[in-house]
Amino acid sequence: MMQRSVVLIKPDGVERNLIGNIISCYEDNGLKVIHLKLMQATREIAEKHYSQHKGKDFYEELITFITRSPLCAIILQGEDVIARVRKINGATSPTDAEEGTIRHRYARSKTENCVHASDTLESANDEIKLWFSELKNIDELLNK
Ligand code: FUP
Repeated sequence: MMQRSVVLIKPDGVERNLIGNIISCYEDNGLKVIHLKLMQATREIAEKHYSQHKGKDFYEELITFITRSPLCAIILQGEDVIARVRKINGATSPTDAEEGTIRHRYARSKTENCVHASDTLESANDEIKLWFSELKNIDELLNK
C-alpha cells in the first residue's frame, strides 16, 4: 500500500550535522522525500504533537528538547512506508535499538533519539496536517 509518513529529524540530529546521513538511510531503502523543511517547533506545535504523553514524567523534558533548536520535518512516501521507517529508525531507546538502525547508530538517550516517525495511518494524517499546514495540496497527501 502506497503511504506517506511524517519523519522529524529532531534537534539533536540537526545540531550534530546528521541530516544527510539520516535521510540517506531512508533513500537507500527506496523511500522518497516528497516534502522537507527546517523549522523550530513552537511549544504549541510540540504539545499537540506529543499530546498523548501529557502528564508523564518525561513530558516537560521532551517538550523542552524538541523545541530547543531547529528540526527537519519530512514527508516520506513509499510502499508501507509507515512500518518500514519505524524499522529503519529502531526502538525508542538506543540501548534497545537493533544494530544497523538509525537510533542504534546515532541516538544518545531515550529522549535525544534523533528521529520521530508516524506510527499509524491516522497519526500520519494528523502529523501531516500539524507540521505541513501551509501546503495547498494537503488533501492529496493524506493517507486514505
Ligand atoms: P517512538 O514511537 O519510538 O518515537 O516513541 P514513543 O511514541 O513511545 O515516545 C515518544 C517520544 O517520547 C520518544 F521519541 C522519546 C520520548 N520518551 C522519553 O523521553 N522518555 C521515555 O521514557 C519514553 C519516551
